[in-house]
Amino acid sequence: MLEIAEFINPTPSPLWKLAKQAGVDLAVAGLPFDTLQAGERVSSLSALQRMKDRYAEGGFKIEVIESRPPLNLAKRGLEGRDAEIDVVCELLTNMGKLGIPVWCYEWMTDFNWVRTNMATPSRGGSVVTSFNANDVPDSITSNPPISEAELWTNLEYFLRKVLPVAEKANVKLSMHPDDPPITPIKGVSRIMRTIDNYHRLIDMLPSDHNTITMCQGNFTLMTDDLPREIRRFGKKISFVHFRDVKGVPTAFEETWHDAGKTDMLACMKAYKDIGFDGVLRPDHVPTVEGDSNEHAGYSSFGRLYAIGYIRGLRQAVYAN
Ligand SMILES: [Mn+2]
Repeated sequence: MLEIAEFINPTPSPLWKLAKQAGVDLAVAGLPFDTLQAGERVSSLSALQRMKDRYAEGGFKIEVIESRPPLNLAKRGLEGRDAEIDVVCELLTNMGKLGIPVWCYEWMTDFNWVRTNMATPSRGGSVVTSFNANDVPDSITSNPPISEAELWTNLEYFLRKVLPVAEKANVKLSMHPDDPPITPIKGVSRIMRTIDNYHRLIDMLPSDHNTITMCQGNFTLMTDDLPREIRRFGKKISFVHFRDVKGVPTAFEETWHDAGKTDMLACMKAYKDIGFDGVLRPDHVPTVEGDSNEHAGYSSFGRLYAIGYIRGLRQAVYAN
C-alpha cells in the first residue's frame, strides 16, 4: 500500500522530531557524506550501515535513497565515467544488503533543478519558487553544449552497466524527471522531460528494476491528464513526489498542495488503482510566516501542512 515518507537529511535536526510528530516513520534518505571516515566512500557498506543505524535511532526506516554520488562524467560521456559508475554499482549492491529498495537518480547534466525566483509571493504572503525561461543566467554553466542524442547514448551506456547490478541487488532504479522539463537550457540538452521520452527509457531496457519517480510537479507540466498517465505507467512507478504547480514548462510557479493545476484526489485514486505499494513524499512546499526560506521548497512548517493534506487524501481514498 502507498505510504507517506519525508526527505530527511542524514544529519539529525529538529525536522526529525517534527516528522515523527506528524506520524512519518519512513525516510527518504541522502547519502552519508557527513560522517565519512578517512578513505571511506559514500557507497561503502560501513558508511551506509552507520547512516541506516542513525536513522533507526531517530525512529525512521529508509525506503529510498535520493542522493547521487558525482555522475557528470557519466552523463557527458567523458573519461572517468567508469569510475563514477563503479561507485554507483557499489552503492546499489550495498543498498541491497541493507534492504533499501529504491534509488532515485536523474539525468540532468551540469546543474540540477533550476528556479529563477526563490521567493515568489503566494497565498497570504507565503513564498514559493518559480521559473521563467527568459531569466536563466548565462552563468548557469561554463561547459560546452551537449545534444539530446549524446545524453541518450550516455544513459544507455550507464544503464547497461548498472541495471544488472540493480537487479541482482533487488534495488529499483527510479528516474526523476528534468526540472523544469524543457530543453535545452543554455545549450545543455535535457531528455527526461516528456511522457514519450519516459516510455523510451522504460522500453530501452525492459526490467522490473528500470522504473520511474513520478514527480508530479514536473509530469503535470507534460500532460493535461496526470491521473491517466499514472495509470499508463502503472507498475513502472516506484516512488512519488506529490506536489503541484501552475503555469507552463517555460513559465510556472509552485503552489500549495491544494491550489495547483492538478486534481490531486484523482492522482491519489490512480495510485490506488495501479496497486502502487511504494512511498510518496510531499517534495517542495511553500515557506510560511515565521519559517526560514534558507532552503526554499524544504521549509519545515510547510511540510507539516503538506503531510496533513496528503494524509487526508490518502485516508479518503483508501478507506473505500
Ligand atoms: Mn521532485
